[in-house]
Amino acid sequence: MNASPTPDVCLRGVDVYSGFLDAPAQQSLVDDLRRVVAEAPLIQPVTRFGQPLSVKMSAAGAFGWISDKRGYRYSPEHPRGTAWPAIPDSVMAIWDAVSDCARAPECCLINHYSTTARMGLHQDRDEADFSCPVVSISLGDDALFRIGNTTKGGKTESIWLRSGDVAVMGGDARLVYHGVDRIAAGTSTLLKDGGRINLTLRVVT
Ligand SMILES: O=C(O)CCC(=O)C(=O)O
Ligand SMILES: [Mn+2]
Repeated sequence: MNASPTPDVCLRGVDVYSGFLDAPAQQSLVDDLRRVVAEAPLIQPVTRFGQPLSVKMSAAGAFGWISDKRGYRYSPEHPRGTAWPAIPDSVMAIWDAVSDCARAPECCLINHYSTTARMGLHQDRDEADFSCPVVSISLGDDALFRIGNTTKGGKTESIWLRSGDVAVMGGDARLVYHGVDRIAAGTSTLLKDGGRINLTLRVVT
């Protein structure tokens, strides 16, 4: 792990640590995540209108973020009624290295993207304390990550997030609109079936 506190790129206030995790660290993170999803299986959430999201999700920590016909919210339980597994120490260590935040993350959202999945522009604003950053970890195929503004609309810029990259949305960039336009299939061999995993760490309360 490259524990340098200096980001390699800062795009619109979003700090990106390129290649923060080397190949063995990425592999052991994937192994840790397999244990998490064995306990808390990935599910395909739907919007309150019943539209499936293209990303499959699970979580670790005190809260997971879920979406179903009742709408979206943080929940202390997986939809099947069990507490979420603990956030792996390997993931906590990444938060400690880059977050510059005294509080610990309460949610590690696990987003699984097939090569055709995407995520529309949105803000992360369901949390109570915006002084804590959002830390995002990329594993697997490259993702074209779009960053806009703290208000809706206006110009945007994009950056490819690669396996092992860590991005931090904090400070003035805590509430920037962001999304994933596409996944570049076959750019990583980390996940045996391809695609991408994103871990999004947040303090919720
Ligand atoms: O997959 C990503 O890089 C972003 C995920 C995200 O924005 C979210 O889960 O809120
Ligand atoms: Mn987000």
